[in-house]
Amino acid sequence: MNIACYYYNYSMLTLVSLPAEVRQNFQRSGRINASAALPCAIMGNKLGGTDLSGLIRFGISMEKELLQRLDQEIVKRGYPNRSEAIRNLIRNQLVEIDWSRGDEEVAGTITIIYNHHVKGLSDLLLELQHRHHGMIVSVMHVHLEHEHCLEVMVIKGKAAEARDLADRLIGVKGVKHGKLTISSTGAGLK
Ligand code: NI
Repeated sequence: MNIACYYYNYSMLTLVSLPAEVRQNFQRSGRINASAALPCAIMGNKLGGTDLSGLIRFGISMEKELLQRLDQEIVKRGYPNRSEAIRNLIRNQLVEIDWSRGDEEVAGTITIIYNHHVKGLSDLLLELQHRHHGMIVSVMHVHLEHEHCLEVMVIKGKAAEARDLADRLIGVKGVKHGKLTISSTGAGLK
């Protein structure tokens, strides 16, 4: 059975859910109050079923205006708290860094839109995909309407080769729009 402890993190109220054994420890020590909840996150307990062992709490100093902008985004995007928002910002930056290093193993998607009535275009795109079959994990083809097709390719491989493949596909004459979405294999991201 869990109980909830509250503590203030600067101006933000954060809710931490504690497992029974942690609660009992706090009760035994007579510290079952707001300030006692502060070390919860670094004691290796459970929060919403997620193992929090290894979490480290630290303070960040930033300009008031910057923090206000962050808080506006947190509300707009529905983040549960500042920590989750900042963790996501860091993960996004790490994905960018991985993609900037050519030999990192990455994942992502390439989306292209083209007119399949253009002579030879479908064959050329298919040929390019077959040439890189080792990198293309999956392809979804959607017949958007009479003329236009949309293809989404899930890719996985070395960053430089993945970007090169995206450039080649998007750069094919007749491809009306193309977009590379960079993501991660998940390894290295907590
Ligand atoms: Ni089609």
